[in-house]
Amino acid sequence: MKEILAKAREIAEVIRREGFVKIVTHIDADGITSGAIAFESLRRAGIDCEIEFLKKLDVDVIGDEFVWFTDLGSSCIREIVRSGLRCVITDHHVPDGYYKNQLNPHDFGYDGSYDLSGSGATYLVSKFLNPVNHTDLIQLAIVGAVGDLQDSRECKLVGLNEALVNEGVTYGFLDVERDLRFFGKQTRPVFKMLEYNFDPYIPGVSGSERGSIDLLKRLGIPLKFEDWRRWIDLEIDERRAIVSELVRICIRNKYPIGYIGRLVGECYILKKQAEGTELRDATELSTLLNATARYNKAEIGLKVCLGILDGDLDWAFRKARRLLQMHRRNLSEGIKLALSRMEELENIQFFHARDEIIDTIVGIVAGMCYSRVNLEKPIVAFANCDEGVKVSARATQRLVDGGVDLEKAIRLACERVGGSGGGHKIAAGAVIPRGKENEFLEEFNRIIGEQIRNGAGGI
Ligand SMILES: [Mn+2]
Repeated sequence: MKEILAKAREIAEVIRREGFVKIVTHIDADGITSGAIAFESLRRAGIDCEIEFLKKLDVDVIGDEFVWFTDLGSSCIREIVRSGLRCVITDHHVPDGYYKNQLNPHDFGYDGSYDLSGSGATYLVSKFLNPVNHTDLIQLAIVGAVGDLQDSRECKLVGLNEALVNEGVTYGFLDVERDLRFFGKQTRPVFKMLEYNFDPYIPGVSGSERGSIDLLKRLGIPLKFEDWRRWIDLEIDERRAIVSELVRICIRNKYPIGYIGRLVGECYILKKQAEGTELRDATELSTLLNATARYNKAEIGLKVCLGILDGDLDWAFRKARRLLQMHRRNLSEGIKLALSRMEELENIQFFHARDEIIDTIVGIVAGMCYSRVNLEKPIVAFANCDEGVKVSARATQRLVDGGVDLEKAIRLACERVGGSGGGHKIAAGAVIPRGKENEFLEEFNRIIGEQIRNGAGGI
């Protein structure tokens, strides 16, 4: 921790010498929060700046201003050095070389997938840019980490992130609660929250409005008083009864204990933000920001982030919410289309969305299909995109526990058909050339079959 803080101080000193800084950041929740932290800390330090959001960094199109790369840059160190660009980098992706003015957890023996996000790295530098005026930025650092699913492995933030969580609690901006890890505790009626949860998949409840309502009735929990009751409106006893019932259902379905344990974990509450809104819960806020990013409206997400700090939220928040509503509509239409096209091979199932689902959401749609399709096979989704065909693969935790590793499978299949990809065991993506879909499927199907046969710990 000491060394990484020393590096953060060093980078802050480099930035402070500049009169103008161009922030270049990634277009997702972590990238937006990173950019907002950089933007606001430069403004407070009296340094002029502008910000640009990119899906993927192309060093050659960056001008000759001094640049602060946030949540990207580390995987392009060699190009950056070659280009002679003047810059600093706060990122958590695996670096492809050493660069002096880079703050990256990998350089300090930490894991950039879990220990620190782009927004966390950027926050560490912001501490030294504004030694007495940075504490509120911690809210954005936590939202970025959650947006990158850094809490997914242990159901809580760990490593340097954990230190940041403690800092947020000390500063009075954050509450940490051990609670159900379902999405929508602030904003959705409880039965909708139950219906829309698929991680873990709860038989009879996930994807079923009827089943979700029945569960609440069975436990004697009123669905509404004046309004539909949300999770935050429930009494402690009612919440406990629901969690116990979900655990019972999982046990009845012979889920492994580790899987059942994932029902509950640490939840991060932004206690200065209005209760019952997307702003209050780190997961809901990161989803709101992602919705702006997916539809190329990251600047609205940026405004929401800045509004969280100064309370001026009205316009941007309304726009972001509208994007989120549109996003939800696109998802539910996407699921209908995906289900109507789903085909099964021996070891996988797949659909091709062509141009009917945009490539930025086809992976989410694939994951949500698990409410209605075979849980024993990974899902592969195709959608056309500018660069070719976007491939998104999704599995369940049970499949991963049984040996499935989508990241490996997608990389190997890409080697065969051309294209590139990566991701995680449970979710991975790639872009392949058009017309190569069948060849990809054949190879992917074969590899998954091999992984399942070899079981956990296999290839
Ligand atoms: Mn990130």
